[in-house]
Amino acid sequence: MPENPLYDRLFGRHAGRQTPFLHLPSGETITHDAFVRRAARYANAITQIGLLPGDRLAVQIQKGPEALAVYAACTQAGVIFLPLNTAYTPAELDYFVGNSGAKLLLCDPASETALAPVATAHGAVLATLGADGSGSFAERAAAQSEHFETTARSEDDLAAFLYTSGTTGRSKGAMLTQANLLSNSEMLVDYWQFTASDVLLHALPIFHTHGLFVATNVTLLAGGAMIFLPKFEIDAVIAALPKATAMMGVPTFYTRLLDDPRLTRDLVAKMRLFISGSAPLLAETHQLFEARTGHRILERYGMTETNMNTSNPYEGERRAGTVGFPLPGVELKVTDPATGAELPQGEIGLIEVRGPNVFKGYWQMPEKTAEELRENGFFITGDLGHVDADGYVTIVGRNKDLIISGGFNIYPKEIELVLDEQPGVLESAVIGVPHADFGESVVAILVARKGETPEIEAIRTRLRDTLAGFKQPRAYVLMNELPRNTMGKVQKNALREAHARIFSEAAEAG
Ligand code: MLC
Ligand code: AMP
Repeated sequence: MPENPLYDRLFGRHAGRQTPFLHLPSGETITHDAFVRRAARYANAITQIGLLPGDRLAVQIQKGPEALAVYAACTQAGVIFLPLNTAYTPAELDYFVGNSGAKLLLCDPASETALAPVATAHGAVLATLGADGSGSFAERAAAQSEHFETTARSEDDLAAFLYTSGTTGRSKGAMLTQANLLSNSEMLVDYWQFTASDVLLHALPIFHTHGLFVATNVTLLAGGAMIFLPKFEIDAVIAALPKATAMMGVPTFYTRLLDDPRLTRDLVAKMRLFISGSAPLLAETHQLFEARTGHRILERYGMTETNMNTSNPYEGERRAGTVGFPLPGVELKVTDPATGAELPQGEIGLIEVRGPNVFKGYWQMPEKTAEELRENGFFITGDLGHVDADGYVTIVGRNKDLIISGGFNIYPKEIELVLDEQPGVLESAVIGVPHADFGESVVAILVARKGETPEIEAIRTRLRDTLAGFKQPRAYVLMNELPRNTMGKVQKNALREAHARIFSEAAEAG
């Protein structure tokens, strides 16, 4: 049998297991064995289309067993999996397909017409797969064998590209190997004590690290099941909680649950673990959640390029406002942003991490890779933090111009580039300010060209065609000029302070 560690350990070893893997909203349950057989049919279809090991498969489809089976099939066929946010517009997809050189673009049947020009422009095959099992890829897969001869791969081979936006406004494809993914999720199974008895409430998207490589890989390695919801929808989550043993979520999940009177101790009596990550969890949310449910949320910290870096302990004190300890095998240091020198314990600086979890670099961007990944293996996260005397890491801010809204990363530069092109706009600055639901949300500051007045409504409409919904500014402000320091750099801190209450004031005003 050829070896393929990622496939073998996540999927292959479940062949023949008639245990539940996915509980779906329809009431249907897919067993581990049925899932492995479906993945093999998909792997045959992918190979028949002509993809070879190392080729990229870009996929933008609704969350469901189909999307997950594409991931498994890529793993089995040695194809690099490139999942894309379902909110991305065709203009955004054009970049990812072009940059990655994807050979196959799988999309929802509803997007076929809009994405056909993208596939044609980049010489990719376009096939469709709907969450209801419809589409040209689904038809092709239905005719395939349930057996696929697993492609041999080693742990150093690339398993996935996840695109992460950049400060320049150009997204970078983070190259993740089998070893990056396996080492991290194997360790997390142990650290968070996942077993085959676990039922994970899965309401996250599966095109990002959190929902895919943390939630799904951990469950697969443990051999457990998932209640697989298409998205976080409060009624469905409340209904599922009594049947689950664990949940992973972004802080918005927890604030939305706290806003619902149905969240009680009784509702979550069967749960053993609530985990939060992808964005800062307010200490207040942690405390309110404990008071209401008796559960101390376990907060951890990670990123696309590194998977998970730190975690509060499973047993032992889960300290609110901290992200816990560096995980086993992960080295973490805090450095001076100016010199790169390691700082003494307790001082605030840039967080750098090294370990088997750290990615291999950005696809075809050696300069970008060299800027963030040191030759000695340490990755400069761009997050600012410190380590306390007990070893707990606290993240205090970011050295990168990044907004995290409801767990989605938004790079201001990408939006500013579009705003600067709008009629009547001389220049712009995009900032993130506190937002009760999303943690942070996007504000666009515009400076008008002399004698002109930008039409905000028209700009709003045009941005909708270009940028995904979650990136849209939720407030626009016109200013005479942008505050700048002596170097001419826009002072975003001053802007953030000046507009810090824009959403809370709007909420108070109704
Ligand atoms: C949706 N919308 C958002 C948004 N999500 N706006 C800002 N920020 C967000 N996060 C917008 C849509 O464009 C739409 O706008 C409107 O809100 C309703 O869409 P929806 O799909 O119904 O939204 P909702 O259910 O409210 O989604 C919110 C959410 C979701 C928080 C449940 O965004 C989510 O699941 N976030 C998780 C993100 C995640 O998994 N991050 C992990 C990254 S990995 P309109 O105007 O069209 O109505 C990572 C590493 C690590 O960071 O450490 O884990
Ligand atoms: P991404 O690039 O989407 O993977 O997002 C990674 C970023 O999310 C990190 O660099 C952090 O800024 C942020 N992040 C992830 N987890 C946490 C956390 N628990 N607390 C604060 N920030 C977090």
